[in-house]
Amino acid sequence: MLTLAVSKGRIYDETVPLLKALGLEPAVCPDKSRKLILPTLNPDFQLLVIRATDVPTYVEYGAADMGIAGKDVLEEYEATGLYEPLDLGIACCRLMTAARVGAPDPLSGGRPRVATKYVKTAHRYFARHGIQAEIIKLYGSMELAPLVGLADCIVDVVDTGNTLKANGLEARDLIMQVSSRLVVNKAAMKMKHTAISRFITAISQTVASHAGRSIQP
Ligand code: PRT
Ligand code: MG
Repeated sequence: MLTLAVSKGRIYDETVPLLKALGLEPAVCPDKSRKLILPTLNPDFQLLVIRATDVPTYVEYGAADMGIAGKDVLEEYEATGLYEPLDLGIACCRLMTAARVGAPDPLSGGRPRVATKYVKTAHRYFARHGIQAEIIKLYGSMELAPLVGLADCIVDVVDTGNTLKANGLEARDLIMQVSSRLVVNKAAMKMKHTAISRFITAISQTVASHAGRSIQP
């Protein structure tokens, strides 16, 4: 049995077409079921549906053999017990600083207060630019913080930028490009080597053909 941990929402939605191409599509839809362990059309392959930020934990401890997680989540988790063999090119976005329209740039000096759920990543980013930021940990709705004086800026992932715009904020500096990665537990990679390498080869071919398809006119 191989177990793959994924999060509900955009990662699940973009992963299912890849799994379908391999005959591994879920037998039930997580939105219609309360099950957290989803069987697939292959009896030897199951999915765990968990929070995005929990995926590296399940995989590092071997509760899942493999997982799919955003690079933003992996950077923040600082996993050492994981292999990251493949960029799936899904759920793409950018990790950025953002501030109120017209406010000073977060990198312009001083000691900015930064609201984010990416505490370690933000700390590293500002330190690299010689700025000693005060990082305030939030769990969601980061966009609110600069509007009510909780923070000077935020660090968050941006896709279309519509959420920032709707709240009078603008993206400033790019911290990193983000896409979702396949991660693999190190012990599972040894113990289940044949099955896992077969899965990696198959899914990387699917990723390559999906990428090829999207650039066709
Ligand atoms: O939502 P929940 O609290 O349950 O967990 P989560 O936010 O960790 O999970 P989820 O499913 O929202 O995101 C999972 C992964 O998707 C992230 O770790 C990223 O790698 C990736 N991803 C890609 C995104 C986005 N695009 C994205 N746009 N994650 C979040 N967003 C947010 C963004 O922060 C903004 O608030 O979606 C909102 C809309 O974005 P705009 O710029 O299109 O308006
Ligand atoms: Mg979210």
